[in-house]
Amino acid sequence: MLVYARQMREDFARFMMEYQFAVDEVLTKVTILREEFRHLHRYNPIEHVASRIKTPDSILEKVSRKQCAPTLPSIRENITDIAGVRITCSFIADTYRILEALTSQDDVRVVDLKDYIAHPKSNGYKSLHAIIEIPVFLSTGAVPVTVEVQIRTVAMDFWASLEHKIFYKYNGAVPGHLATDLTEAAAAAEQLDHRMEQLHAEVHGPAGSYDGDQPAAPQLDEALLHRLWELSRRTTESP
Ligand code: 0O2
Repeated sequence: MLVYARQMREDFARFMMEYQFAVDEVLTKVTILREEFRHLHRYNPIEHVASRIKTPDSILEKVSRKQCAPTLPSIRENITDIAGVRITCSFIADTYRILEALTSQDDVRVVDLKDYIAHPKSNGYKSLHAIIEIPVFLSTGAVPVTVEVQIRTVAMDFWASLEHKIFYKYNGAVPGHLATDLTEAAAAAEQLDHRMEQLHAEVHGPAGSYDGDQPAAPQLDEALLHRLWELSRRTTESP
């Protein structure tokens, strides 16, 4: 029994290590893209990169939520976000540019793509989500490992982290007035993205790979922006 438990612990540690290696691989890819852009175009489309490996507790919670078998092969197949990398870009065009640069690499297989920028969630959440599979080269050979990559702008990221805090604070049952505030804040964040992109285009030319005309930038709604700021302040300050 003791030997069996030790074996299970070792297998799980090895399993988690593969995800850490996969994150390291993706981070290397992102660093190379970032440096290349900086060198070739004197421009850095990436503001910030973060990564995380799901905790064993969080994996188990998802196993039970998705009702999949609690075995390593089943977890590998069904839980595709054990490894996560979040890339925060300056502008919307950059998010698509980075997604394309990453997913077009030969050793990257795209398992799933969700464009929540073109099709935001009903609460206003925006981001590009890609589940990719990359090979991790171990002493025993290559193992394909999935990584969830989220790509969004600074404004989208600000909104998502605020919404995340509010969602957890109310255990998912966000009061109606806060849900409305969040929807308005999402609109403010969208305006900010377009306005910043237009300002950037005026100074440096279009960001990203636009072929056609830029969409007309909406006028910034000061009141909406103020509400976004207010909401953020209230959430951060309340105990
Ligand atoms: P964490 O702690 O960030 O990892 P899934 O639940 O992943 O099996 P789903 O819902 O189809 O299936 O996945 P989706 O839509 O691709 O969302 C996965 C992740 O995106 C979430 O992971 C969040 O990180 C983020 N996300 C999705 N929707 C929202 C949202 O409305 N608000 C915020 N703030 N983030 C969102 P986890 O596992 O929920 O959490």
